[in-house]
Amino acid sequence: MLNPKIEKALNQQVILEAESSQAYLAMASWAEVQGYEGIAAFLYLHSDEERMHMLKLLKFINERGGHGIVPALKQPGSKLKSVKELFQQVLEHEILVSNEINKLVDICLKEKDYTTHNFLQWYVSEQIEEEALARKIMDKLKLIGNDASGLYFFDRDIAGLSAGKQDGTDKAA
Ligand code: OFO
Repeated sequence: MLNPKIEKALNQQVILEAESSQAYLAMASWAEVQGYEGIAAFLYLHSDEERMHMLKLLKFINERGGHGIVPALKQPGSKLKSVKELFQQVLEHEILVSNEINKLVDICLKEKDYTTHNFLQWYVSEQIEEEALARKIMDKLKLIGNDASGLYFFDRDIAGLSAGKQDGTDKAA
């Protein structure tokens, strides 16, 4: 049985994962409108993954005798200046999510809830991968700078950048 403090904290994380999904969906739509098909496909997929993260939490809360709450969502921003700005926001968002997951892990240890602590380890590993991928993308974008042909190839090749990740932990979702 979940203790109410943990249930509340997990439901907060449900909100954050759902908002992540919405934010990446808005970014995908922006990229699609700008003609970046590869980036759009990458972000649509990322949005779906975040929804899976949300669902996985929701189901865990319910399985443990709590009540997973489906939240109302804020409208995400839909205006971006550049691909670089977009991925900078992705990186910052993933760092924020990692910090929140770490706080959750900390609450579990304080409350001696080792079952939830164990469940959260999947999220800890996932965040390591997502942050690493976002950093790799930002490094590439810094190299490309304002070079239009570089951006063209980046858009074409971005699916390959996430290939390792998709073969890995996401299957566990
Ligand atoms: Fe990338 O945020 Fe989910 O866990």
